[in-house]
Amino acid sequence: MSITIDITRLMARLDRLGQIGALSGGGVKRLALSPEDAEGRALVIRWMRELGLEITTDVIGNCWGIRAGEEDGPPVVMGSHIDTVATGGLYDGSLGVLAGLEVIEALNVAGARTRRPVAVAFFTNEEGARFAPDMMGSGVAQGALPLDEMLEVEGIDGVRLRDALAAIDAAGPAPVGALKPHSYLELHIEQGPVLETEELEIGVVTGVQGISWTEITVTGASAHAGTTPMALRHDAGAVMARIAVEAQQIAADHGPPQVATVGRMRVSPDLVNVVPQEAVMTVDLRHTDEATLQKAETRLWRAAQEFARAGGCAITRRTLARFEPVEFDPALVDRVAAAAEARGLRHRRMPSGAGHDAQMFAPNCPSAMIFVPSKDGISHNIHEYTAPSDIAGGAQVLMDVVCQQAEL
Ligand code: HGY
Ligand code: MN
Ligand code: MN
Ligand code: MN
Repeated sequence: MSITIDITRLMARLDRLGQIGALSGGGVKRLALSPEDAEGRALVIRWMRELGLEITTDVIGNCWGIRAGEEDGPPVVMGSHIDTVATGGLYDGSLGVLAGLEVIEALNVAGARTRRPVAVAFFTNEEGARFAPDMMGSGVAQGALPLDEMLEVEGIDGVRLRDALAAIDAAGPAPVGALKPHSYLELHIEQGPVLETEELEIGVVTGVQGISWTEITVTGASAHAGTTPMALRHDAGAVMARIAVEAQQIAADHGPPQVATVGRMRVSPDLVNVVPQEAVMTVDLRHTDEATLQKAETRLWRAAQEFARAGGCAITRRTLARFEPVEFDPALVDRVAAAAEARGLRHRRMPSGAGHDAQMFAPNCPSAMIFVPSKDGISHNIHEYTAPSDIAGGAQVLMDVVCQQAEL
């Protein structure tokens, strides 16, 4: 028996959720645990209830709905996230959650019974844009991140995570680790150019590259921009600029898949005629190979310390996130590839450049991901787009693999 997803129903849910946190020029902003995130959570929970799911929320706000199987036991879980970055799109994260709802609705409409329970879940703060690290909720749920430490994390707006959870009443009674999947599947947009460039419809994701986020603070001395000779300055801004250039040089020297991003840079007192006394920056380094990622981190910090010394500045660093590369379960990855093949969808195996909740489940249960193409390869951008025909293909592969995993 094979069950077909209803793409019209799925697109309607994507559009409806996309109205929450909609930005006037297009795109979406639902930062983790913001009022917009709260509204999105309430909508998805309402949909879970309407589908007759048994809903649980845990102490960090992860939420899942379970559709009973003929037998009890660990569910086959379809998950992702509904929080977004500040310049987000309709699909990053939301697609995986809403496609999971669609799979469940299609099972309900067909009156289908699966031997194992099937669940759909969303996880708190996958993006890490407001509260670092990313994949925080799934990381806590799966034992990769300590709950107590995460609750104390201060966001970029100075709010502690525990207070943001309380502000939107997002936390629930279930303890850490309450969600123990039989297996975990995540449908997600690729967020890069590979599938579109190679004119493919499905990415069979083999794993997730390593991620290193560091915040660097350089402390110099403010001085008059006109009267202070260059040799006498302690210019924190100039040191930060040299570190940013070094990050680019590391990516150039290592070559792909090494990437380096300085996403946040701020100086104080941030005035046109004052030599900056403090500079704070973030550096995001990623690579599929752990040893190379460590080499990049070591080289960057050694250079940063040298630039600070030469500039007469002090320098400190704080790790915001650090995840090693992850490989998904080969047998489940094969199942995804076979399902794409069976549907006649052009596909290839590929690692994920972005972090995902799936990487937190991979050490604990068979996990895999399905990618669909991103137009122009963009994401974390208000123009993020994936064609409904590609969404339909990805959701159908999700349906087919879940039915096999849950033993329809
Ligand atoms: O940063 C990431 O890769 C993810 O979008 N949180
Ligand atoms: Mn995502
Ligand atoms: Mn994202
Ligand atoms: Mn992600």
